[in-house]
Amino acid sequence: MADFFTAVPEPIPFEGPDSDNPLAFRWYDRDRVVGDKTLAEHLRLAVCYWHSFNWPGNDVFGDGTFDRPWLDPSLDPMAAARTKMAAAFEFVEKLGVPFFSFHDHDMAPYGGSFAEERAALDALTDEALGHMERTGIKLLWGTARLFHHPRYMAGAATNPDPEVFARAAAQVANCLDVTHKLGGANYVMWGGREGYETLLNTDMSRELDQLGRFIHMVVEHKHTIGFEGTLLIEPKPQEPTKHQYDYDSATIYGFLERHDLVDEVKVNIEVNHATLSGHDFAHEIATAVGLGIFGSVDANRGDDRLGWDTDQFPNSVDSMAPAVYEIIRGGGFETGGFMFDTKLRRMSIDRTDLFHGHIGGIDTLARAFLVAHAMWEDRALESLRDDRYAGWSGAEGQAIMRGERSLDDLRDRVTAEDLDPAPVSGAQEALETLVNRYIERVR
Ligand code: XLS
Ligand code: NI
Ligand code: NI
Repeated sequence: MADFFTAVPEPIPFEGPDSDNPLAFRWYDRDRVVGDKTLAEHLRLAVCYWHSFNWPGNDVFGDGTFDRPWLDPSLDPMAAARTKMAAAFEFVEKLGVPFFSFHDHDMAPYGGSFAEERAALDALTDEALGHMERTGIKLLWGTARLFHHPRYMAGAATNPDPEVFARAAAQVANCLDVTHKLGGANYVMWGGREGYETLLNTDMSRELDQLGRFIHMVVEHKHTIGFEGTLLIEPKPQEPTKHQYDYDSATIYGFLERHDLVDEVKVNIEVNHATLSGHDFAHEIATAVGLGIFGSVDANRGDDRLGWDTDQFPNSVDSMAPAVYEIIRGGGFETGGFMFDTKLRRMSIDRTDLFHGHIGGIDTLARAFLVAHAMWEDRALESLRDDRYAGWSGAEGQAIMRGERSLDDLRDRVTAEDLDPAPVSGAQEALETLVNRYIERVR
C-alpha cells in the first residue's frame, strides 16, 4: 500500500446495517453467500481510472479543484503516471473491490511519435501488471480514448478521413493488446464522437458502414491475439456529439445484426446513458437481455433535472433494485460487472470523498442486489408474471405462436365461440408496494 490516502489507513471493513462508521460497509459483505455465489462474485465491482484519478475536477467554466498532485504538467510525464498508478492501486486495494478499468490515455501520457506513445503504454501496463500481481486486483475492461484528442473531433471510425480511421485502428490494436496482457475480462468501445453535429456535412450511411468495418477489424484482432474477453459497445444517445450512432441497446442490436456481429459484441449499459436515451435503466437491461447482448454495467446515475451525464454515484436502492432484478432474471453477469464510471462533485475535494462516494455506491448496489435476489428466490413477481401469460402455454396460444393460425382461422374461432375475454388487472400498485416491502425487510 502506498501513502496517498493516509486518512484511510486500513481496508474498509464490513460492519453491518447498524454501523454509523462512514468508512465502513453496511451492506457489502463481500464473502456473504447469496444463492450460489458470494456478493463479490455477483457484483464484480470495478473502479474507473479516469474520473477518479485522471480528472482534476475541471468543468467548462472552471479549472480543476481536486487534490491530484500527479496531474501537475511540470512533472515528468512517466514519473507522474507511475505516482498516479500507485495511488489508484492503493485506493482500490483499500476499498477492497476486485476490479479496475482504464483508458489507454488515462494510464499513459500523450506525447512524441505513435511508436513512443505505444512504448509508454507498454511500460505502464507492465507496471500495472506488477501492481495487479501484488494486490490480486483484476482488470474488468480496457478501452481506448477515441474521443479526446483533436484529431478525433469528427469521429474516429466514422471520420470522413481514412487516415484518422487508420490512426484509431492502430490505437485500438495497442489497447486491445495491453488489455489482453492484463487479462482483461472485457474490452469496451464507447463511440462518443461516432455521430454527427449536423447532417448538412454528414454522409450517415457511409459513416455507419465505416463503423461496421472498424468493429469487424477489432473482432479479427481479438481472435488473432487470442483475447478471450467480451467485446462491448457502450450505448449513449448524445453528449459530446449531438447525435451518437450507438444510441441505445436496441439501436446497437440493429447495427450488429446488419453487420453480422451479433455473436461477437455485447453492450455495456450505463445508468445515466439509459436515462439520456429516454429509457429506464431497467428497460435497457431487459432489452439487452432479451436480445442476448447484455454484457456489463456502468453504475453511475444522472440527476432527474439535468439533461447531461452527471456521472453521480448510485444512491437509491428504490431505483436500482428493479434494474438489478432484470440482471438476475437474465442470469447475472458473465464477464461483466458493475463499474463505477463515476465523478465526484467538483466541491468534494477531500481525499476521503472518493471513499465516501464509492462506499455509498457499493452499499446501494449490494442492498439492491439483496432485495432483487430475495424477490427472485421467492418468485414473488415471477408467479404473477406466469399467471398473467398462462394462456400462452395452452394449446391455442402455442398453435398461434407456432404459426399454425391465420387471421381467418382466428376470425372463424372468435365468431363460433363469440370470444370476448374479460380484462384482468395488471396490479401495478400492488406490485410496487410488494417491491417496497422487500426493500423494508431485506437484511
Ligand atoms: C462517457 C462514457 C465513458 C465510457 C468509457 O460518457 O461513459 O466514460 O464508459 O469510454
Ligand atoms: Ni457516461
Ligand atoms: Ni461509461
